[in-house]
Amino acid sequence: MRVDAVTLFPAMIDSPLSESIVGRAREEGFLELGFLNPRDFTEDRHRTVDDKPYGGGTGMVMMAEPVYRALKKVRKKNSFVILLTPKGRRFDQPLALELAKKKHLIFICGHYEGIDERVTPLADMELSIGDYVLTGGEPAAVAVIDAVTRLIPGVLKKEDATVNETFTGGLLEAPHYTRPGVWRGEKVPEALLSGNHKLIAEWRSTQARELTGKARPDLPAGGQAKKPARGKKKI
Ligand code: 6GU
Repeated sequence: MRVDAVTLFPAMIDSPLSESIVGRAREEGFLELGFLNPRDFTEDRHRTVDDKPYGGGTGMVMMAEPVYRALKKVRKKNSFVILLTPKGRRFDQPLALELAKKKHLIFICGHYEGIDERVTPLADMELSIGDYVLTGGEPAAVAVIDAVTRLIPGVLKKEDATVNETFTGGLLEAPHYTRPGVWRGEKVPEALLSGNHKLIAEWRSTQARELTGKARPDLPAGGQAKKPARGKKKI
């Protein structure tokens, strides 16, 4: 997959996405990540990318023209253009699965108080990563590109690694344990030590449903958990 980011601060995206699994995916060619800085598409001596808001108010607004020119340079017929803004549709796992099928994603990262509204129609989608305000779209781009990259076939070595995971089927994942079997007095649940694959699968399924019901009743499968017996409050 090809991904381009239109950003005044490319290092905010390039650096975190150079580590770990996504870093390796880039080295191995599963992900080609490019950057366009609107500042490189200005023509004035000061390379101006922002200006005061019409109607007054605090902060600065990113100008439309440098963003438009950057976009024009990379946009192809098969490009899907995403404007990152807290006003956008909330990002989630089903959308990550949809975006992972695209050939070319372009992210436009707003900064300062926002981008000139006339840029909005250039995008195919406005996207937010949650109900809080970031200093700019870059950390959101990192989150979205990370979530999408790990879904590209071949990026994760265990092919089933994305099948049983959190949010697939609207469930949180069952808890994980590794050695030692007893850590500071706390034991690993018996079922996981049984070697009985059917029992382990059942334990994980029950845990996943109970956990989702308690922690995230808003998820699709959040209402399915069997209520724990009265008086036996679990911690
Ligand atoms: Cl995409 N941008 C900004 N600036 N803040 C956000 C966001 C995006 N998503 C959540 N908060």
